[in-house]
Amino acid sequence: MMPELVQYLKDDEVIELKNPNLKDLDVDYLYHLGLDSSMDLESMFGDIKYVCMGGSAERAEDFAHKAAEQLEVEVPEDGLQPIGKTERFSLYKVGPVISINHGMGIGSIEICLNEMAKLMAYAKAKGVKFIRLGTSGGIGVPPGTAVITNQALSDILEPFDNKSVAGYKEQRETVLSDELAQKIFNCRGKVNAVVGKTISGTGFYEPQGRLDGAICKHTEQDKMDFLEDAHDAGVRNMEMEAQEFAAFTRELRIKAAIICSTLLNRLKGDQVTSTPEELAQFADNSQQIALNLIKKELGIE
Ligand code: R2B
Ligand code: URA
Repeated sequence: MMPELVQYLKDDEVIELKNPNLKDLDVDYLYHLGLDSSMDLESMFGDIKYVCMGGSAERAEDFAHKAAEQLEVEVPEDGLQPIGKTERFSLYKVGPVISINHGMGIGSIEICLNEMAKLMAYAKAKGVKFIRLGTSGGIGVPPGTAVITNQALSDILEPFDNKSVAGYKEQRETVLSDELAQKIFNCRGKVNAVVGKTISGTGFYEPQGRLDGAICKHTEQDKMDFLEDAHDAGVRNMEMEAQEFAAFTRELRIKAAIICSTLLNRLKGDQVTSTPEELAQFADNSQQIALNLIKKELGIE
């Protein structure tokens, strides 16, 4: 079935939250961010155009520094400091860009996405795009490839998100903006990049078919069948958040993209054996493509 067309937010539109209950709250506490709606969020974040998120706090800080340098945003004398609390997530603001980490897995990114969408809505930020900059296991592509996701699949290859809602299941579409994916692909520069589907694993080991977890009841043949079926279906990488990210942003009409660097080719093994220098380069590949897009859209060259 063809996915329904989405009217993504226009450049002058604010995120429209889909929750009538919020208007009854005197103050909405964005608990995991350490921010709340009684603060002057409009003057703090009203100019944001891009919310960039990746798993690790270290990478979020690193991306914030690269953004400051390349977008020529002045950094305060005491350096870039996270805003709000850092117990769970670290949020940096660099001009029109937020860089935040979302932790690992669907449970963690669900919290980050909900609170970031509310933050942007309360701040009245217009035409905000969400970009996930992550790591992943490649399927039939060499390590260091940046995979730009056009659709997220579940780890049993379902082409939708089977969302749990208050004790029942609701199917949600996980197709991402094709236009934005192509635009990002055109910003790849010298980085080896592909557009393809992404499997969102409910874990790192057994759900991704790995043979090296503490528990493994499947065979090498089971794993290879899984990976080869996925590859035949157009999947080029596997990570742990794409389904939630794609379904969530689509529900709220936020134009969104996922750019993940591959750390290994899963058709050749399960262990991540690259050196720290190689891993830093792989992460930089996705980050640089995102910065190329942001610079292009903001007219900074
Ligand atoms: C990619 O890498 C993490 C696991 O190592 C996970 O957050 C993901 O999606
Ligand atoms: N992240 C994942 O979820 N899987 C990998 O194989 C590598 C990074």
